[in-house]
Amino acid sequence: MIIKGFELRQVLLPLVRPFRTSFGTQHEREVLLVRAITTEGIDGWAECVAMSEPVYSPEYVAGSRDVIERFLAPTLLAAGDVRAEEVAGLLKPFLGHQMAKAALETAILDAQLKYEGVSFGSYLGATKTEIDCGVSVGIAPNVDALLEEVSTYVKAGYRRIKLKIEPGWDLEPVREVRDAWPDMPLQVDANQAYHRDDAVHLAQLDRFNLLLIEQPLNEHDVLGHAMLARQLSTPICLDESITSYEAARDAIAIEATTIINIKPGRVGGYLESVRIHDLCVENGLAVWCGGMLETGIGRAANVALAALPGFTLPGDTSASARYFSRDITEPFVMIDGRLTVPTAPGIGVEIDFDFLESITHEKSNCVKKS
Ligand code: OSB
Ligand code: MG
Repeated sequence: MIIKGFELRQVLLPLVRPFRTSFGTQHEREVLLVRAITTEGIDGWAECVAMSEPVYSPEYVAGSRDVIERFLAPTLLAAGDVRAEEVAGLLKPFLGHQMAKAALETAILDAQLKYEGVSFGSYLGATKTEIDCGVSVGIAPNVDALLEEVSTYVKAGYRRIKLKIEPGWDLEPVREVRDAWPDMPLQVDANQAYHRDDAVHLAQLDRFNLLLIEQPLNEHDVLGHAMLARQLSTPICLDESITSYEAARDAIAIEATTIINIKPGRVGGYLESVRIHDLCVENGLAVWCGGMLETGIGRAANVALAALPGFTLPGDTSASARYFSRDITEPFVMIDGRLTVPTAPGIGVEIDFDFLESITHEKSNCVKKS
Protein backbone atom coordinates (compact mmCIF):
# COMPACT_ATOMS: atom_id res chain seq x y z
CA MET A 1 0.00 0.00 0.00
CA ILE A 2 1.58 3.32 -1.06
CA ILE A 3 0.81 6.19 1.28
CA LYS A 4 0.61 9.47 -0.64
CA GLY A 5 0.14 11.60 2.42
CA PHE A 6 -1.55 12.13 5.75
CA GLU A 7 -4.19 14.68 6.56
CA LEU A 8 -4.22 15.82 10.18
CA ARG A 9 -7.26 17.46 11.73
CA GLN A 10 -7.86 18.86 15.16
CA VAL A 11 -11.51 18.73 16.07
CA LEU A 12 -13.40 19.89 19.12
CA LEU A 13 -16.48 18.15 20.43
CA PRO A 14 -18.37 19.23 23.55
CA LEU A 15 -18.93 16.49 26.14
CA VAL A 16 -22.51 15.93 27.30
CA ARG A 17 -21.31 16.48 30.89
CA PRO A 18 -17.98 17.55 32.36
CA PHE A 19 -15.65 14.64 33.12
CA ARG A 20 -13.64 15.18 36.30
CA THR A 21 -10.71 12.99 37.30
CA SER A 22 -7.77 13.40 39.67
CA PHE A 23 -5.87 15.01 36.74
CA GLY A 24 -8.45 17.66 35.90
CA THR A 25 -11.85 18.36 34.38
CA GLN A 26 -12.63 17.91 30.69
CA HIS A 27 -15.53 19.96 29.29
CA GLU A 28 -14.87 19.05 25.69
CA ARG A 29 -12.82 16.56 23.77
CA GLU A 30 -10.16 17.95 21.48
CA VAL A 31 -9.10 15.16 19.14
CA LEU A 32 -6.40 14.75 16.52
CA LEU A 33 -7.65 12.72 13.57
CA VAL A 34 -5.35 11.11 11.04
CA ARG A 35 -6.36 10.31 7.48
CA ALA A 36 -3.97 8.13 5.48
CA ILE A 37 -4.31 8.90 1.78
CA THR A 38 -3.20 6.06 -0.49
CA THR A 39 -2.46 5.64 -4.19
CA GLU A 40 -5.09 2.88 -4.18
CA GLY A 41 -7.66 5.66 -3.71
CA ILE A 42 -8.77 4.39 -0.32
CA ASP A 43 -8.47 6.54 2.77
CA GLY A 44 -7.77 5.14 6.22
CA TRP A 45 -8.88 6.93 9.38
CA ALA A 46 -7.71 6.90 12.96
CA GLU A 47 -8.01 8.89 16.13
CA CYS A 48 -5.00 9.89 18.21
CA VAL A 49 -6.11 9.52 21.84
CA ALA A 50 -3.78 12.16 23.29
CA MET A 51 -5.63 14.76 25.34
CA SER A 52 -5.22 18.54 25.05
CA GLU A 53 -2.80 18.66 27.97
CA PRO A 54 -0.11 16.18 29.11
CA VAL A 55 -1.97 15.25 32.31
CA TYR A 56 -2.94 11.60 31.75
CA SER A 57 0.19 10.75 29.76
CA PRO A 58 3.12 12.86 28.53
CA GLU A 59 1.48 13.13 25.11
CA TYR A 60 -0.85 15.99 24.15
CA VAL A 61 -2.68 16.94 20.96
CA ALA A 62 -0.34 19.67 19.67
CA GLY A 63 2.71 17.59 20.60
CA SER A 64 1.39 14.49 18.82
CA ARG A 65 0.70 16.56 15.77
CA ASP A 66 4.20 18.03 15.87
CA VAL A 67 5.96 14.67 16.20
CA ILE A 68 3.87 13.25 13.38
CA GLU A 69 4.60 16.20 11.07
CA ARG A 70 8.26 16.47 11.91
CA PHE A 71 9.40 12.84 12.25
CA LEU A 72 6.85 10.06 11.98
CA ALA A 73 4.92 10.91 8.81
CA PRO A 74 8.07 11.77 6.77
CA THR A 75 9.58 8.40 7.74
CA LEU A 76 6.52 6.46 6.63
CA LEU A 77 6.16 8.50 3.44
CA ALA A 78 9.81 7.91 2.56
CA ALA A 79 9.36 4.16 3.02
CA GLY A 80 7.06 4.02 -0.01
CA ASP A 81 5.12 0.79 0.15
CA VAL A 82 4.04 0.37 3.79
CA ARG A 83 1.88 -2.23 5.46
CA ALA A 84 0.50 -1.64 8.94
CA GLU A 85 2.57 -4.54 10.26
CA GLU A 86 5.75 -2.62 9.31
CA VAL A 87 4.84 0.71 10.89
CA ALA A 88 6.07 0.01 14.44
CA GLY A 89 9.45 -1.17 13.13
CA LEU A 90 9.87 1.87 10.89
CA LEU A 91 9.01 4.25 13.74
CA LYS A 92 11.09 2.46 16.38
CA PRO A 93 14.07 4.87 16.14
CA PHE A 94 11.77 7.59 17.52
CA LEU A 95 11.24 7.02 21.22
CA GLY A 96 7.93 7.27 23.03
CA HIS A 97 4.93 8.96 21.40
CA GLN A 98 2.89 5.76 21.41
CA MET A 99 -0.39 7.61 20.84
CA ALA A 100 0.93 9.38 17.75
CA LYS A 101 2.44 6.13 16.44
CA ALA A 102 -0.76 4.21 17.16
CA ALA A 103 -2.80 6.71 15.17
CA LEU A 104 -0.56 6.36 12.10
CA GLU A 105 -0.49 2.57 12.29
CA THR A 106 -4.26 2.45 12.72
CA ALA A 107 -4.96 4.81 9.81
CA ILE A 108 -2.77 2.65 7.55
CA LEU A 109 -4.40 -0.51 8.87
CA ASP A 110 -7.85 0.92 8.17
CA ALA A 111 -6.89 1.71 4.55
CA GLN A 112 -5.23 -1.70 4.12
CA LEU A 113 -8.20 -3.64 5.50
CA LYS A 114 -10.68 -1.60 3.47
CA TYR A 115 -8.64 -2.45 0.38
CA GLU A 116 -8.64 -6.14 1.30
CA GLY A 117 -12.29 -6.18 2.39
CA VAL A 118 -11.50 -7.35 5.93
CA SER A 119 -12.97 -5.93 9.14
CA PHE A 120 -10.84 -4.88 12.11
CA GLY A 121 -12.52 -7.56 14.20
CA SER A 122 -11.65 -10.40 11.80
CA TYR A 123 -8.11 -9.12 11.37
CA LEU A 124 -7.45 -8.78 15.12
CA GLY A 125 -9.01 -12.13 15.99
CA ALA A 126 -12.40 -11.18 17.43
CA THR A 127 -14.52 -14.09 18.62
CA LYS A 128 -17.58 -12.11 19.77
CA THR A 129 -20.18 -10.21 17.75
CA GLU A 130 -21.07 -7.92 20.64
CA ILE A 131 -19.28 -6.71 23.74
CA ASP A 132 -20.33 -5.94 27.31
CA CYS A 133 -20.19 -2.27 28.22
CA GLY A 134 -19.05 -0.54 31.36
CA VAL A 135 -19.03 3.18 32.08
CA SER A 136 -16.45 5.41 33.72
CA VAL A 137 -18.02 7.92 36.10
CA GLY A 138 -16.15 11.12 36.92
CA ILE A 139 -15.70 12.72 40.32
CA ALA A 140 -19.01 14.41 41.15
CA PRO A 141 -19.64 17.68 43.02
CA ASN A 142 -21.26 15.64 45.85
CA VAL A 143 -22.59 12.17 46.64
CA ASP A 144 -26.18 12.98 45.63
CA ALA A 145 -25.04 14.11 42.19
CA LEU A 146 -22.96 10.94 41.87
CA LEU A 147 -25.87 8.66 42.77
CA GLU A 148 -28.04 10.51 40.29
CA GLU A 149 -25.47 10.09 37.51
CA VAL A 150 -24.83 6.42 38.29
CA SER A 151 -28.56 5.73 38.33
CA THR A 152 -28.92 7.08 34.77
CA TYR A 153 -26.20 4.65 33.64
CA VAL A 154 -27.71 1.73 35.51
CA LYS A 155 -31.08 2.48 33.89
CA ALA A 156 -29.38 2.70 30.47
CA GLY A 157 -28.17 -0.88 31.01
CA TYR A 158 -24.45 -0.55 31.71
CA ARG A 159 -23.05 -3.83 33.02
CA ARG A 160 -20.27 -2.38 35.13
CA ILE A 161 -19.64 0.93 36.87
CA LYS A 162 -16.21 2.48 37.36
CA LEU A 163 -15.86 5.36 39.79
CA LYS A 164 -13.02 7.84 39.56
CA ILE A 165 -11.48 8.34 42.99
CA GLU A 166 -8.87 10.58 44.62
CA PRO A 167 -7.88 11.39 48.21
CA GLY A 168 -11.00 12.91 49.80
CA TRP A 169 -13.34 11.25 47.27
CA ASP A 170 -13.03 7.54 47.81
CA LEU A 171 -14.51 5.58 50.75
CA GLU A 172 -17.74 7.55 51.03
CA PRO A 173 -18.76 7.64 47.35
CA VAL A 174 -17.81 3.98 46.91
CA ARG A 175 -19.83 2.98 50.00
CA GLU A 176 -22.87 4.95 48.83
CA VAL A 177 -22.82 3.46 45.34
CA ARG A 178 -22.22 -0.03 46.71
CA ASP A 179 -25.15 0.37 49.17
CA ALA A 180 -27.46 1.56 46.38
CA TRP A 181 -26.46 -1.24 43.95
CA PRO A 182 -25.22 -4.19 46.03
CA ASP A 183 -24.86 -6.56 43.07
CA MET A 184 -23.50 -4.19 40.41
CA PRO A 185 -19.98 -5.03 39.19
CA LEU A 186 -18.05 -2.03 40.53
CA GLN A 187 -14.45 -0.85 40.22
CA VAL A 188 -12.45 2.32 40.90
CA ASP A 189 -9.77 4.30 39.05
CA ALA A 190 -7.37 6.63 40.90
CA ASN A 191 -5.26 7.83 37.94
CA GLN A 192 -2.07 7.82 40.08
CA ALA A 193 -3.54 9.96 42.88
CA TYR A 194 -2.18 7.94 45.86
CA HIS A 195 1.21 7.08 47.37
CA ARG A 196 2.83 3.93 48.70
CA ASP A 197 2.05 4.95 52.27
CA ASP A 198 -1.70 5.11 51.52
CA ALA A 199 -1.92 1.30 51.67
CA VAL A 200 -3.77 1.16 54.97
CA HIS A 201 -6.26 3.74 53.75
CA LEU A 202 -6.81 1.98 50.41
CA ALA A 203 -7.27 -1.38 52.16
CA GLN A 204 -10.52 0.08 53.52
CA LEU A 205 -11.89 -0.31 49.99
CA ASP A 206 -11.57 -4.09 50.33
CA ARG A 207 -14.92 -4.36 52.08
CA PHE A 208 -16.84 -3.08 49.02
CA ASN A 209 -16.30 -6.13 46.84
CA LEU A 210 -14.69 -4.21 44.00
CA LEU A 211 -13.59 -5.92 40.79
CA LEU A 212 -10.34 -3.97 40.87
CA ILE A 213 -8.56 -0.73 41.71
CA GLU A 214 -6.99 0.89 38.67
CA GLN A 215 -3.63 2.67 38.77
CA PRO A 216 -3.58 3.91 42.37
CA LEU A 217 0.10 4.97 42.26
CA ASN A 218 2.43 6.86 39.95
CA GLU A 219 2.95 5.54 36.45
CA HIS A 220 6.61 4.82 37.19
CA ASP A 221 6.00 3.16 40.55
CA VAL A 222 5.40 -0.36 39.29
CA LEU A 223 7.20 -1.88 42.28
CA GLY A 224 4.96 0.19 44.57
CA HIS A 225 1.94 -1.45 42.96
CA ALA A 226 3.46 -4.87 43.66
CA MET A 227 3.94 -3.88 47.31
CA LEU A 228 0.40 -2.51 47.51
CA ALA A 229 -1.00 -5.69 45.96
CA ARG A 230 0.27 -7.62 48.97
CA GLN A 231 -1.61 -5.30 51.32
CA LEU A 232 -5.00 -5.23 49.55
CA SER A 233 -7.42 -7.99 48.70
CA THR A 234 -8.89 -5.84 45.89
CA PRO A 235 -7.02 -6.76 42.67
CA ILE A 236 -4.74 -4.10 41.21
CA CYS A 237 -5.15 -3.21 37.54
CA LEU A 238 -2.56 -1.09 35.77
CA ASP A 239 -3.47 1.50 33.16
CA GLU A 240 -0.90 4.34 32.80
CA SER A 241 2.09 2.08 33.66
CA ILE A 242 1.45 -0.30 30.77
CA THR A 243 3.02 1.51 27.84
CA SER A 244 4.30 -1.55 25.94
CA TYR A 245 4.40 -5.34 25.78
CA GLU A 246 7.63 -5.25 27.81
CA ALA A 247 6.07 -3.09 30.52
CA ALA A 248 3.15 -5.55 30.73
CA ARG A 249 5.47 -8.55 30.86
CA ASP A 250 7.53 -7.07 33.71
CA ALA A 251 4.55 -5.83 35.73
CA ILE A 252 3.02 -9.31 35.51
CA ALA A 253 6.32 -10.92 36.50
CA ILE A 254 6.58 -8.92 39.73
CA GLU A 255 2.84 -9.29 40.43
CA ALA A 256 2.21 -5.55 40.29
CA THR A 257 -0.98 -6.20 38.32
CA THR A 258 -3.38 -9.12 38.02
CA ILE A 259 -5.72 -7.49 35.51
CA ILE A 260 -4.72 -5.16 32.67
CA ASN A 261 -6.56 -2.26 31.08
CA ILE A 262 -5.50 -2.31 27.42
CA LYS A 263 -5.67 1.04 25.63
CA PRO A 264 -4.31 0.78 22.10
CA GLY A 265 -3.16 4.40 22.01
CA ARG A 266 -1.18 4.05 25.22
CA VAL A 267 0.74 0.99 23.99
CA GLY A 268 1.42 2.15 20.42
CA GLY A 269 -1.40 0.49 18.52
CA TYR A 270 -3.73 -2.43 17.95
CA LEU A 271 -0.98 -4.87 17.00
CA GLU A 272 0.85 -4.28 20.28
CA SER A 273 -2.53 -4.53 22.05
CA VAL A 274 -3.08 -8.00 20.60
CA ARG A 275 0.41 -9.05 21.78
CA ILE A 276 -0.40 -7.85 25.30
CA HIS A 277 -3.77 -9.59 25.14
CA ASP A 278 -2.07 -12.86 24.16
CA LEU A 279 0.52 -12.47 26.92
CA CYS A 280 -2.23 -11.94 29.49
CA VAL A 281 -4.19 -14.95 28.26
CA GLU A 282 -1.03 -17.12 28.52
CA ASN A 283 -0.51 -15.87 32.06
CA GLY A 284 -4.11 -16.24 33.14
CA LEU A 285 -4.76 -12.51 33.55
CA ALA A 286 -8.08 -10.94 32.58
CA VAL A 287 -7.96 -7.89 30.34
CA TRP A 288 -10.49 -5.22 29.46
CA CYS A 289 -10.51 -2.42 26.93
CA GLY A 290 -9.98 1.05 28.34
CA GLY A 291 -11.22 4.24 26.77
CA MET A 292 -10.00 7.78 26.10
CA LEU A 293 -13.35 9.50 25.47
CA GLU A 294 -13.08 8.47 21.82
CA THR A 295 -15.26 9.57 18.96
CA GLY A 296 -16.85 6.90 16.77
CA ILE A 297 -13.59 6.56 14.80
CA GLY A 298 -11.52 5.42 17.77
CA ARG A 299 -14.45 3.63 19.39
CA ALA A 300 -15.06 1.42 16.34
CA ALA A 301 -11.57 -0.04 16.52
CA ASN A 302 -11.73 -0.41 20.32
CA VAL A 303 -15.00 -2.31 20.09
CA ALA A 304 -13.38 -4.70 17.60
CA LEU A 305 -10.42 -5.24 19.94
CA ALA A 306 -12.70 -5.82 22.93
CA ALA A 307 -14.27 -8.71 21.00
CA LEU A 308 -11.09 -10.81 21.40
CA PRO A 309 -11.52 -13.80 23.72
CA GLY A 310 -9.28 -12.57 26.57
CA PHE A 311 -11.42 -9.44 27.10
CA THR A 312 -13.52 -11.10 29.78
CA LEU A 313 -14.39 -7.95 31.76
CA PRO A 314 -16.66 -5.14 30.49
CA GLY A 315 -14.59 -2.25 29.12
CA ASP A 316 -14.87 1.54 29.22
CA THR A 317 -16.38 1.10 25.76
CA SER A 318 -19.55 3.07 26.37
CA ALA A 319 -22.22 4.21 23.93
CA SER A 320 -21.57 7.42 21.93
CA ALA A 321 -24.40 9.13 23.84
CA ARG A 322 -22.46 8.85 27.10
CA TYR A 323 -19.96 11.33 25.65
CA PHE A 324 -21.42 13.35 22.78
CA SER A 325 -24.82 14.60 21.68
CA ARG A 326 -23.61 14.14 18.10
CA ASP A 327 -20.75 11.86 17.04
CA ILE A 328 -18.67 12.10 13.85
CA THR A 329 -19.74 8.61 12.78
CA GLU A 330 -23.07 6.87 13.12
CA PRO A 331 -23.46 6.60 16.90
CA PHE A 332 -22.62 3.44 18.84
CA VAL A 333 -25.92 2.57 20.47
CA MET A 334 -26.04 0.27 23.48
CA ILE A 335 -28.66 -2.47 23.45
CA ASP A 336 -29.08 -4.59 26.56
CA GLY A 337 -25.75 -3.30 27.90
CA ARG A 338 -23.85 -4.28 24.77
CA LEU A 339 -22.38 -2.72 21.63
CA THR A 340 -22.29 -4.54 18.30
CA VAL A 341 -18.87 -5.12 16.75
CA PRO A 342 -18.70 -3.49 13.29
CA THR A 343 -18.32 -6.01 10.45
CA ALA A 344 -17.76 -3.73 7.43
CA PRO A 345 -14.17 -3.53 6.11
CA GLY A 346 -11.60 -1.59 8.14
CA ILE A 347 -12.93 0.17 11.22
CA GLY A 348 -16.35 -0.36 9.70
CA VAL A 349 -18.03 2.98 10.36
CA GLU A 350 -18.92 5.90 8.07
CA ILE A 351 -17.74 9.42 8.79
CA ASP A 352 -20.22 12.30 8.72
CA PHE A 353 -18.04 14.63 6.62
CA ASP A 354 -20.26 17.70 6.87
CA PHE A 355 -20.31 17.49 10.64
CA LEU A 356 -16.58 16.68 10.74
CA GLU A 357 -15.83 19.77 8.65
CA SER A 358 -17.94 21.94 10.96
CA ILE A 359 -15.99 20.92 14.08
CA THR A 360 -12.49 20.97 12.53
CA HIS A 361 -10.45 23.92 13.79
CA GLU A 362 -7.03 23.01 12.32
CA LYS A 363 -6.19 21.01 9.25
CA SER A 364 -2.85 20.26 7.63
CA ASN A 365 -1.25 17.82 5.24
CA CYS A 366 1.94 15.80 5.36
CA VAL A 367 3.08 14.91 1.85
CA LYS A 368 6.07 13.09 0.50
CA LYS A 369 9.17 15.22 -0.07
CA SER A 370 10.43 14.62 -3.61
O1 OSB B 1 -7.89 6.56 33.22
O2 OSB B 1 -9.17 5.31 32.13
C1 OSB B 1 -8.73 6.43 32.35
C2 OSB B 1 -10.57 8.98 30.17
C3 OSB B 1 -9.51 9.76 29.75
C4 OSB B 1 -8.25 9.49 30.20
C5 OSB B 1 -8.04 8.42 31.07
C6 OSB B 1 -9.07 7.62 31.49
C7 OSB B 1 -10.38 7.92 31.04
C8 OSB B 1 -11.57 7.21 31.50
C9 OSB B 1 -12.79 7.27 30.61
O3 OSB B 1 -11.66 6.63 32.54
C10 OSB B 1 -12.86 6.13 29.68
C11 OSB B 1 -13.89 6.33 28.59
O4 OSB B 1 -15.08 6.28 28.90
O5 OSB B 1 -13.50 6.53 27.42
MG1 MG C 1 -7.56 4.58 33.99
